[in-house]
Amino acid sequence: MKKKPPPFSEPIFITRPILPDLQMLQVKMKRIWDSKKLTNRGEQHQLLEKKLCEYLKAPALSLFNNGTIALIVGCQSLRLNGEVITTPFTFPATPHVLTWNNIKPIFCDIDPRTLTIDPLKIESLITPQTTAILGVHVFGLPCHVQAIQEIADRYGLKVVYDAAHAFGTEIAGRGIGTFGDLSMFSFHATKLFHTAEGGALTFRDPHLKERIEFLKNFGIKNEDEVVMPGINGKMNEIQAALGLLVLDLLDEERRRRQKLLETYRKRLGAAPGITLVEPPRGVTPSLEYCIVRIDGRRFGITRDAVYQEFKKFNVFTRKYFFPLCSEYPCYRHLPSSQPAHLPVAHEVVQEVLSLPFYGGLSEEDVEHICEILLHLSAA
Ligand code: T4K
Repeated sequence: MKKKPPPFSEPIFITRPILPDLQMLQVKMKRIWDSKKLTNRGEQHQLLEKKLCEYLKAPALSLFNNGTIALIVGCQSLRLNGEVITTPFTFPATPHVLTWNNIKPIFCDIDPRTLTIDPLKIESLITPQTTAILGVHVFGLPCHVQAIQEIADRYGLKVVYDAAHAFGTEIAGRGIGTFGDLSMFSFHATKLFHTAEGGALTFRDPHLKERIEFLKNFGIKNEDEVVMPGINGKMNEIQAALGLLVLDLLDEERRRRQKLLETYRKRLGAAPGITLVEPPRGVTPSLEYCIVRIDGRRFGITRDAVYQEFKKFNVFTRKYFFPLCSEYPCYRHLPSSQPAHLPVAHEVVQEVLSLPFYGGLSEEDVEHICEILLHLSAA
């Protein structure tokens, strides 16, 4: 048997944020300090909005203080109510956003290849109360956007995408945020592009912008008029300034991640029971996460055991998105939450593991992580 690999001397996490040069950030802070304008659509905010619109190839975009509030506002802006069909294989924010809008989430099973909502299973869940389909481009893997749009058009439904993980994903050169009626991006520190906390909506109809901007600023039109019950969803100048500096470093970060992904592919591609989850041909990946599926029977050790064993080597992987949202106490009573309706999601959620993936890792680090993983199977 091969020698046991040594543990890492420092903890290795699944991600680390891009951190711009502190002095460059100070220059930006000085400018903000001098202006004394800290929030409410300042100079940095305007600039970031414009640059992100270009980067994401979106017709229109609004910035937010985080992705969750952005999605809450997005649902309000389209006046969604009743029931919305969504996936159980996602971060809690997705169904919670519906609940915060007084909308009942209806969970639909997922496609085993893309891990996104299965269009073949959507139609049977549509009722007279259904107002929209909320897909999640989970791990940056695009939903079946064309099939979903066809169903929505047939039944007069809106299409909303949680694109929290899909910054930079493109389908045949088209920005992911241009599909459906609107899309939400998260700019949390754990994301490829980040503003520490933050988010954005992109939307097809630029006329929606006025309503979205009111909704994220208390419904204030001017000093004398409040035209709708809005919330505070504004991104501040400090977040926007950080975002502008992070944006400049993004292409280099993506190049590094691409190299790391190739190392993962090279080392794990032939391992029985391990499958790297990758987008289909024609899709430009976001490179937000590196996900593997572990088939315990073939690999010789289960995903849960791998997750535990990795810790002994100072490697802290994540079981995103275990447990399924349909298993939370607040949702498991719903008829659509019954495991018999969600067999694929229940299988997938036992197998997926998020591996360390960020530009600060070296190729040797990734070789070492793979060596540990393969050792676990042989041990
Ligand atoms: N929809 C989807 C599909 C989402 O995944 C998310 C967020 C949302 C909606 C909501 O968007 P936001 O409202 O958050 O903008 C993290 C993030 O907090 C969350 O934003 C993200 N998804 C989710 C996938 O991951 P946790 O609780 O797993 O994060 P945490 O703190 O355990 O961090 C993971 C690892 O990242 C740490 O082990 C170390 C590293 N890390 C983390 C932070 C916060 C850093 O190196 N630096 C940091 O500042 O939720």
